Amino acid sequence: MQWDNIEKNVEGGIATVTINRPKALNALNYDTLKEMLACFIEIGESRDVHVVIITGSGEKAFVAGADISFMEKLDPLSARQFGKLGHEVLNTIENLPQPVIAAINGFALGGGCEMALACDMRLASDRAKFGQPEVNLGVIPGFGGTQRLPRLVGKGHANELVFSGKIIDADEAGRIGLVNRVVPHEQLLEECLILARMISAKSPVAVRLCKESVNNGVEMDLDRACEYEVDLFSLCFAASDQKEGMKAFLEKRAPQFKGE
Ligand code: DAK
Repeated sequence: MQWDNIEKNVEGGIATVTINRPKALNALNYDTLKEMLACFIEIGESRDVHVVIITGSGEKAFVAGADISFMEKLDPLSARQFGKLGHEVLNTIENLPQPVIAAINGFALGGGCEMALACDMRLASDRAKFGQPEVNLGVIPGFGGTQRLPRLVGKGHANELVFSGKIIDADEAGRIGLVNRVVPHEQLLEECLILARMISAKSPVAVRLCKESVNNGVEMDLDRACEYEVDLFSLCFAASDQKEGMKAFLEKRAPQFKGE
């Protein structure tokens, strides 16, 4: 499908989705969110995509937030519709069956930081900058920033970012656990691809169930979460991937996973 505000490229089981509005630092307006929703639903239904990478086009930004010129004109009802669409997109990313890596190549502010938070892993360029500057605009984070951020970095760090609107650099983001690691700018996509290839060589069934177990289990109490893990563990034995993985180990050869 042809998109106006995003690009999707699938190669070797890895889908790279690029937010493509560099003149507005890839800010998210309604049309961009609509395209993203359709694109991620399509990816979620694909058996050929094993890992997803999300990044921003241009040299400066991952995503510099929700589009302020679009939001400025909203009334309460259309703001609600916009907020719901944003949540729908980020929930779709978070709940995609495939793992998602954010390749944060520059500014990740407001809705852009929130988009990175909805991904499973975050790798940042040493030029990336992070923040929730909504308080400068008289609003609060509206795409899950007050919820996903404290769950990831703890309430103290999240409160500092959300209350002050301050912008932090990539090293600071690494220190507080907002990103998995920081890499030299020129190596960002290659580092993401190395990680994506490593994951896509594994059993797709097992990787999808790992994601389900972590995402759903982390909100449960430990006893229920461990029971849930046992259920998903047993489910692996219904798939040919488990038989192939264990047989290949015993035969001292590399497994040929089919993802079924
Ligand atoms: N929206 C629209 N345009 C943006 C933009 C944004 N978020 N960020 C940058 N741009 C545009 C600039 O206006 C400029 O356009 P032209 O003037 O060239 O036409 C172009 O991108 C280049 O930006 P700058 O000239 O400003 O570039 P600099 O390098 O000087 O500065 C910057 C880069 C990232 C520091 C600066 O652009 C900046 O501060 N941008 C705004 C960052 C920001 O405040 N982001 C958070 C947005 S608030 C809700 C749901 C969600 C949200 C709200 C409500 N509901 C529930 C309804 C989410 C809110 C947000 O994300």
